[in-house]
Amino acid sequence: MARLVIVSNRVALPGERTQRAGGLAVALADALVPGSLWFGWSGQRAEATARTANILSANGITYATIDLGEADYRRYYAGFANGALWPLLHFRLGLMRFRAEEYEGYRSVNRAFAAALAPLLGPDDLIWVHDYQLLSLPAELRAQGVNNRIGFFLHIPFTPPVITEVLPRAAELLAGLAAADVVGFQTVRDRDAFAACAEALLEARRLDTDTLALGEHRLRAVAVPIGIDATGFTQEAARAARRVEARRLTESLQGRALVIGVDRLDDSKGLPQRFAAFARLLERHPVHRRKVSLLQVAARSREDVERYQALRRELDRLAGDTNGQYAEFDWAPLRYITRPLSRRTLAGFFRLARVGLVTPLRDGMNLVAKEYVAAQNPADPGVLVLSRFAGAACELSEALLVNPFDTDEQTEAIHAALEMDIEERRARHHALRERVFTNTAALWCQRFLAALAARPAVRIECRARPV
Ligand code: GDG
Repeated sequence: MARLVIVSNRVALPGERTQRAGGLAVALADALVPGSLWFGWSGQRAEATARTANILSANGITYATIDLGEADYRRYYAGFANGALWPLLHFRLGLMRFRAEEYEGYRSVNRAFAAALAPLLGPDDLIWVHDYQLLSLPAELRAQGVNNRIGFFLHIPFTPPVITEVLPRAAELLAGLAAADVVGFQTVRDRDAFAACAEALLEARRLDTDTLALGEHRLRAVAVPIGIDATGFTQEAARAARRVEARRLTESLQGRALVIGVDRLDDSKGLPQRFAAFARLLERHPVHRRKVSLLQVAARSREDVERYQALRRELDRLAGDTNGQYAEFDWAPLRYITRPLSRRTLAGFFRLARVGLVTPLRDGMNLVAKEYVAAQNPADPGVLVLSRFAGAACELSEALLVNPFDTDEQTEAIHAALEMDIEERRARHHALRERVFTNTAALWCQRFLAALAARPAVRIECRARPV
């Protein structure tokens, strides 16, 4: 069997599993079998970007990492990846900041990844590259003479041509990605947006739903939604609901309903809009005053990107305003935590929450939506309020779907969720649960790897296209 080589910006090293560890490592658990290699940045910044990888083995898995030079890191990560690509691909043109030197830094880190990875590859390895930090990597690997099958999965949304073309050098960037054999997206909408961009910017021809022709090269573009380990998370939640943290939370609520939000502190997650909708709930529906508490866990992320610091200040202010206006000496409507909690603790809190708020302005998928569903007690489940603009909405249509930009709609959905009777809660949850237990992380891996392993009838070697 071919060896799987995973490439991502960060590698979750075995000894280094922090509170936040999980994410990709959890999603890839089924793919990372003994014998696999995981390559990426070590998380360490050095004077200069390393040319060769440090190798570590644990449980049969090889971890190969490189340190990044400080200047490269800033231009690549805080610069182009999170200053330009992240806002662009989340449809936030007003937040996008393009700087040519940051783009060059991004390209050079992608080149450094390719140069350090190429010598570690065997001829039959299947390479699976992850996410927006590494869009140029397929072409950079081809430029190193790598002819292996290369798959790429984009965890975040993709934009249609009218938005994508605003990014200077968009065509060059897309050509770099198109050097892969398979590109995967969270939803059909993202896959189709990519295909439209390939047609508009690269003169690709769409041969069928998921095949693009770029000259002689055939590129498969597939929609494969990511999922969670639903069984594992359900069990974790049931156990955690009996632990001390969940008991302390229950006691502190004194019979009040819990509404929960758990997000990275990020401008795609719709947090200011969520706080505004909750404040309006208390204003419009005084019946909920003293009866409901919103617990928002928003672990700080990407703190060296300026936008994130401004968002944090804005949320501090909004949380203070709401509590200042509505709190009483024995009740605070909004509990707001910017430190991460352990995954286990979160699972237990999800189970206790009558309402789960997942209201991003735009999101590739959003795993919190699926975790909230999996954590519920089927006999007395809570209600998911979900943004239409999360990829998860394509699968989880029995949630209360909202436009997060519409404060009134969001407010009324929270109200409806709090008032919903047990029959409707059970019926909606039953349908949602089925979806979450079907489209799991394991199925996501299997489906992507099946597409990656399936060679076209005639294998067309794709050598480097200069980008
Ligand atoms: C990207 C895409 C796509 C959150 N706070 C804490 C914590 N979390 C965990 C959640 C969940 C994960 O982090 C977040 O996943 P999301 O999917 O919600 O969002 P992104 O981080 O933006 O991920 C997204 C995803 O990739 C996968 O493809 O769904 O659309 O943007 O698992 O539970 N975990 C812990 N403490 C926290 O405070 N332990």
